[in-house]
Amino acid sequence: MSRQDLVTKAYQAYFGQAPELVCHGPGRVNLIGEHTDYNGGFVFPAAINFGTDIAASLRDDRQVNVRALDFDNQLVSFSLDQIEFDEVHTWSNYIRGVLIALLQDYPEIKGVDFVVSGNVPQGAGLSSSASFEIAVLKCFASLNNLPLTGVQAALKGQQAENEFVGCSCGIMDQLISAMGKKDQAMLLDCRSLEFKHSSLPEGFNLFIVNSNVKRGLVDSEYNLRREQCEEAAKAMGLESLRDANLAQLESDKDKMSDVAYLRARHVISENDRTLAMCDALNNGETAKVSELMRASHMSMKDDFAITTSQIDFLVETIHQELGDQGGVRMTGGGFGGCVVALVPDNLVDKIKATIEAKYQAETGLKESIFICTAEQGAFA
Ligand code: GAF
Repeated sequence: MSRQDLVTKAYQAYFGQAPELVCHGPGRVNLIGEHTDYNGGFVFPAAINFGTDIAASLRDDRQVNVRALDFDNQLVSFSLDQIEFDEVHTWSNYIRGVLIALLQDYPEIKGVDFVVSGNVPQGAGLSSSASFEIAVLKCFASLNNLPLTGVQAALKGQQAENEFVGCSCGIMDQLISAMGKKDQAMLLDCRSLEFKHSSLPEGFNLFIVNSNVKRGLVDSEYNLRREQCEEAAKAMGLESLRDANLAQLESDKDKMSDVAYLRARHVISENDRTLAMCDALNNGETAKVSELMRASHMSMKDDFAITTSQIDFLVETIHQELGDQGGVRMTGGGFGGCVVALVPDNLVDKIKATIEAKYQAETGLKESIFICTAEQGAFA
């Protein structure tokens, strides 16, 4: 049964009628441009065929009732007039957070009954939370007939994370979940919020491997990276690292801590790589793509310090097999999660077999491999 059918059936069972609407927010994979978004820089993600599905109907009052199929069918109910942080059903804070943000612009909206379920692996760096936020925003906007754009929805999702959930994330995940396009990646300028889509090369696969490393301290380490980047920008007298170049960083090196210098070196060089990667993909320069993804990974490992031994092992193993016929790097916030590779058709089976033969033996963990497609965003 498709996930859309699953939520539809569950809605019927719990609320005793067919839902008015079924909607979807996709997860994402980032091809390059990591930890650049909150520095006003460039990212190059694609929305993927994993996501969150919701079946819903509008209510006549201000009540919200939601059943979470992936959390033992838990029921959470609250009024739009009194939204508080939920220490018990913590998954519901994503809903509460986006609704607080939505109510700031649309205070008169009505409540909704809904059922939700998703298949983005949680904590794997594929944006399960952004897909949830965007699906909820799409659902409330559609049922209440709100003129909410994809960019506005993304900003509300980010606001929920920053101000309610407590993660100082950037805008990438929500914006690609809202505005991704089928079979395309999206170059996004996280300062202007302008974006352009770019076809993924034919004959290549979005090959994703989940290391299944249990991530710890993710939010605190993430927030710390953000502070270190801000320290570097401030030391250079800049509003954000987007305005810096490597020559300037070298000349200002003594004005900041060694750690801030390394973090800034990653961000500044990653911005350059992201623009170059978009061009290389458009021009069919596979060897260049390979080189840029490799440099991105090494920079995340050595300068930004967000990879793990298991992730590095996966990247090395795939890199050995791929040579310059494709690219591979860690994707997402880091400290575990997934590796993304662009793999030509003729190498997919071989690389799969190699990982299956080596990863668990080396790390004691069993990987999950997904061959993904790029999909349409919820507001695109
Ligand atoms: C997480 C964040 F949510 C994004 O905003 C981004 O910073 C990413 O990590 C790293 O590139 O997914």
